[in-house]
Amino acid sequence: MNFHIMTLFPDMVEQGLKTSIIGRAEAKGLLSIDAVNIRDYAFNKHQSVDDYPYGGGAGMLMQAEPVFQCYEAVCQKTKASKEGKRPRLVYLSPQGRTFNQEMAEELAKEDELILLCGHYEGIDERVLEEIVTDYVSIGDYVLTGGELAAMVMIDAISRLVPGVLHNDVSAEFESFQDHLLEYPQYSRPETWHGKQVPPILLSGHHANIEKWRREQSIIRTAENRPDLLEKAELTEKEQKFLEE
Ligand code: 6GU
Repeated sequence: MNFHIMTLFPDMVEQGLKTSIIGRAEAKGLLSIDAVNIRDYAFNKHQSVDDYPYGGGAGMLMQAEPVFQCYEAVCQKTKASKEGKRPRLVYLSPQGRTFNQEMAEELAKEDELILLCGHYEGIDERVLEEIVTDYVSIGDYVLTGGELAAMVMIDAISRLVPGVLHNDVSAEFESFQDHLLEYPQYSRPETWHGKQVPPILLSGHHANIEKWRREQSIIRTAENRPDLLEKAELTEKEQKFLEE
């Protein structure tokens, strides 16, 4: 999977992603992360990429032309462009659809993805109309720019790419797979700060352990994310258990 990030802060994205699991996956050749500086496509001698908004208002806008030229250059590098196709382009903005696991799974099927990070008060609408295929936000709060949001998306998508995680099963068995949060987990020692590991986990009785874990997942979801429970498929018994 090849990620191309169009940004005014390429170092931020590259530095942020080159460590840990994503960095290792890149070193193994499972994915590539290519951060491109939009400023390199500025067309005036001051290399400025922003200007005042027509109609007035606070702040500056990113101009259409540098963003467009940057996009054209990025497209040239992609496999898709050699076949006359254009890769999907995600614009990171609080106005987009809220990112979730389902979107991560869908985007993980692409082999090329362009992410456009906005700054200032946004980007001239006309270039967005021409190049953006997906508008994505990562949640209901405002960031200073799209870079952290792009990094969040790249992390969530990359871990679904086969071979990126140590064991491919771990990507499946986690939170959100069945619309439930994960159960609590414990490792050695058996007692820590006077707290005991739940005895059932030491029992060796796998069926009971599975049952306990599922109950814990349901309790956590009910407490922290009741909105998810509507989609979770609970048995009648589990429904009753929740009502108790
Ligand atoms: Cl994608 N960008 C910015 N600037 N702020 C955000 C966001 C994106 N998602 C949530 N807040």
